Amino acid sequence: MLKKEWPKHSILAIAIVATWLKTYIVYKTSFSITIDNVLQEFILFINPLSMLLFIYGISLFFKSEKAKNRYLIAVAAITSIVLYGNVAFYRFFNDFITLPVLFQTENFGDLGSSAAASIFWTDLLYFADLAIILLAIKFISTKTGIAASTSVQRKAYYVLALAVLFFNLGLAEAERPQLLTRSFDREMLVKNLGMYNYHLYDIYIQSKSQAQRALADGSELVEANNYVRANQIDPSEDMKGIAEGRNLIVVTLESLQSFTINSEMNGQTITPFLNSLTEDEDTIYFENFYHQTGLGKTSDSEFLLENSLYPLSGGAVFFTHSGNTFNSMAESLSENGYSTNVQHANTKSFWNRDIMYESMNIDKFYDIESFEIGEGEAVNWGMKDIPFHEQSVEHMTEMQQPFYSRLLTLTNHHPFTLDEEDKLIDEYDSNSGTLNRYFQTSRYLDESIKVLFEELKEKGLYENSIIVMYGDHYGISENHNEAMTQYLGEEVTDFTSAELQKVPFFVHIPGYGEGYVDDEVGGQIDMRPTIMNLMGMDTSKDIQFGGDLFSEEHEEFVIFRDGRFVTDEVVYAGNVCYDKETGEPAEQELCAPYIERAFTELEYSESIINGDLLRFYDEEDGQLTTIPDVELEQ
Ligand code: GP9
Ligand code: MN
Repeated sequence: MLKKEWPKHSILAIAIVATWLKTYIVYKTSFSITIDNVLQEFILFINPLSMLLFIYGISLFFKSEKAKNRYLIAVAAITSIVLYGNVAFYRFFNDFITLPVLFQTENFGDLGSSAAASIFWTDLLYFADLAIILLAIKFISTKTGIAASTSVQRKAYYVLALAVLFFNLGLAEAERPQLLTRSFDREMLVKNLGMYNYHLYDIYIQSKSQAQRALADGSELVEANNYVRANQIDPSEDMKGIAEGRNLIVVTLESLQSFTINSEMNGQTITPFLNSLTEDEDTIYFENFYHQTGLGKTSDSEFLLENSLYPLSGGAVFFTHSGNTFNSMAESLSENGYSTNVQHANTKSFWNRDIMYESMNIDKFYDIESFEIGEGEAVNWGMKDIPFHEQSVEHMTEMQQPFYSRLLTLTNHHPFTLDEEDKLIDEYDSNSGTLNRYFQTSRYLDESIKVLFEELKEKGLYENSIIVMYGDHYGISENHNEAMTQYLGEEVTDFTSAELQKVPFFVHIPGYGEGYVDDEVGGQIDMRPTIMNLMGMDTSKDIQFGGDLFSEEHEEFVIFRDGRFVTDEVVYAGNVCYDKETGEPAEQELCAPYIERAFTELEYSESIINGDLLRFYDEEDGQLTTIPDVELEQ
């Protein structure tokens, strides 16, 4: 049989086209990238090309055919791994990988059950271009002759590659002005620059932030401090010190969203105990309270709680900046005679907690080693919440009082699995197993809180404590919108998605007697100032971005970590301003004043973390420590 001879660079061309098309298909099938118009679709389509031309093109410099082919295979393998890594990550975090999370290797082992539930044999298709290139090398014979290209050809090739890159960047700039300067939305970057260019850009950004710390000298704090002082409010006089001297127990309600509270699923109550608290005379329940976490999930919520600073736009601050100086709530309580600890039945290195807790001056960490997990007492990620609460209260009986003890629950975590005997309600019946199971694990979490209250009463710790509880972040990502639409009975729009970021916030003060449901719009950034005022502690010299939720002056303006925001009148999401009441698009002008401010506030918080600026601040007298000439505004 006569073999057809293909043009000299056929295999290179096949490699580029195969990886390009595969990448586009993966964009469309494995990520939910919002496309609003034809231009955006076109940018998405061409965006893998420039980088692929650049890296595959290096093969033109190889002299031997063999080396050239090996190189093409290596590039296909590496780009496939990068792409597939993002797919696997996205299934779990609903986000693209950013460099700092790659250093969180200790976490990947623990992600076990979630990762296993997210990997399928069909995933081999993500390596299809590699197979095509291997087949092409095997079966295609190209014209022999001089294998290497001439320098003119290579120049022409790279001019073309550059042209494609600039064409792409030009379109991106037209579509998203300031994309590269305001890069806090990774989806936007991937959508406009492409997955491969995005990763290069990410490397650049991360190296820059490392350099920022080295270069910071404290003068940057002046502006951030001025902003904080300008927006500072006086905490509520009525609530000040209402829990002074009591033990403070803060419970993190894993993945619990507010839509579960006071609602039913197929006629079954999801959170009966928490529902009863919303009507309890000793409880204030905040029904318009939002999480503000980013990639750091639970750890970001802890960061917000302790510091009233925003978590980072990329990576988990628990990992990237665990060496920073912080002025945590734990540290302040400790200075007021409290013993402080966190209880969480997981390995201590998860989210780098052991290191970060030291930085935040938390005295003790009751990690997995401090718990006895008996037969049948573990499920999903580890110890079940009911035995966890029982043993946590046992630990409390031995703590020096007054104490500040934080409890991190775990059972209501993706993939939301439970043992049969713990299923107190039926599964839901949507096309999302995740959502179906979520109701059952939420129900179990609720039951565990009831047990916690009972245990505290039994051990005589209840009366002299204040119990604060908050949902850390969403449990149901936008990947389950279809199922959520079925449950809610209304389509999940960008507006609905933003509203679904509400998480419960409970302040339970035994003996208070004036409990009510509070509709103040607030967020996790407000927890520190709110709690500290209840504990009778002054935060007026602290650098914090939140305010006391009980204060009349509290501003109803919650900024999400991704730049969306909510006020008492509007919800800003997907670049659209919605009327908070109706969910209908409203006049853009209603949102306009807040857009810049949201950006500025996130930037100031980020600059404090990146520059490790609190190392230059003395919260005792509210002054910069290194630049004596600068007087800070009080
Ligand atoms: C892990 C637990 C869950 O220790 O806090 O973390 P998450 O995945 O929700 O951030
Ligand atoms: Mn969590």
